[in-house]
Amino acid sequence: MPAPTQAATDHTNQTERIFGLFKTMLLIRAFEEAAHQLLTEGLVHGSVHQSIGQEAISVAVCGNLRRDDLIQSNHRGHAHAIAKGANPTAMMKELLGRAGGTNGGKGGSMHIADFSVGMLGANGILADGMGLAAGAAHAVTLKGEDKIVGVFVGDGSTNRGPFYEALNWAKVFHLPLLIVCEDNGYASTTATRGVTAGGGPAVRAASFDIPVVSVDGNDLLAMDAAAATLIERIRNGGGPHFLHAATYRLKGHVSRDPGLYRPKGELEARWDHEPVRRAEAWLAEQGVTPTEIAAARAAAQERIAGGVAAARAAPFPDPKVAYADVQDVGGPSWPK
Ligand SMILES: Cc1ncc(C[n+]2csc(CCOP(=O)(O)OP(=O)(O)O)c2C)c(N)n1
Ligand SMILES: [Mg+2]
Repeated sequence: MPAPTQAATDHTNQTERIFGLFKTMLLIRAFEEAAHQLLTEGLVHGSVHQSIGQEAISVAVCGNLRRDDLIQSNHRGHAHAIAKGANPTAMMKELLGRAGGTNGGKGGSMHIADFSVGMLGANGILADGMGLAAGAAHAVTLKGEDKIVGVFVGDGSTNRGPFYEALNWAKVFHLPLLIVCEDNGYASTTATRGVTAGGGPAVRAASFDIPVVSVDGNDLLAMDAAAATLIERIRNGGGPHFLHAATYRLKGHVSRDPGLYRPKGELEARWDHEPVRRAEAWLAEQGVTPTEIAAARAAAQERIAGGVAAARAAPFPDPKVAYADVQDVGGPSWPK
């Protein structure tokens, strides 16, 4: 029999792969639900920006990166950190301001960083992660490494200046940078299209001659395929690329926000297109059983519940470390 000209798709491996990404989505969702619960109890110091409804983007991008590749996150960063491999228990401790948190309990939700898995940090200043990511990508280039850098940016943030500075720098220096725009249609309480001139994020990136791919960010398979293609191109020296992922946040801007600014019926309609449900339907079509799905869901919830219990039980950091590990700008020393 003549050898086939093209390798047949191995559905088993593809199913395994998507099931693996799906499990990370479940972990993110369980983390976000628990974070909201802890905020409600008054245990979280700071705010909680949930990524519920946007999980496919993080897991697809980070699922195609190597552990030693780098990512730069933003204010809505829990999903990015978990997808890159940060420990959810340490993250939960960080949200509660406890010792053993990713940042020693001194950073909170919008400063979560874990260099051991290439997670350079969250950032509460919109679009400023773009400059940090371009800088990291430039450092990678100067050091002659083959790492690439991914940066997540919201649609609303593309109206800020640092977004353009970073696009320009990345293009001029041909940096190994993947810019991922999570276009959830809103910037806080404002529909982004009402405050964005022209054709939006993809058109703007394209105007810098940066190749752009637009994808349904709630479609895990499409996201995985797009991320794989762009990351391979960047790794092969293709310079910066822009992945524009259309999505929707299913919770408020911060978890306490009831989202009253949304048109009537919009939220309900969007729940039908959410990524976990869609991936689950696809997996079922491939023969993954309801029992296997339920076990995956239970495992994610158990892992997060364990993290919550550990975080609740963890002590607050010793006040003596308040000025350790922070930039020394000559602040007061702790009284002896
Ligand atoms: C420079 C700056 N301006 C304003 C804010 C307040 N702020 C926090 S999140 C946000 C909306 C961001 O929208 P988008 O970039 O679309 O991200 P999303 O929240 O939708 O993920 C705003 C205005 C901020 N954090 N930083
Ligand atoms: Mg947005």
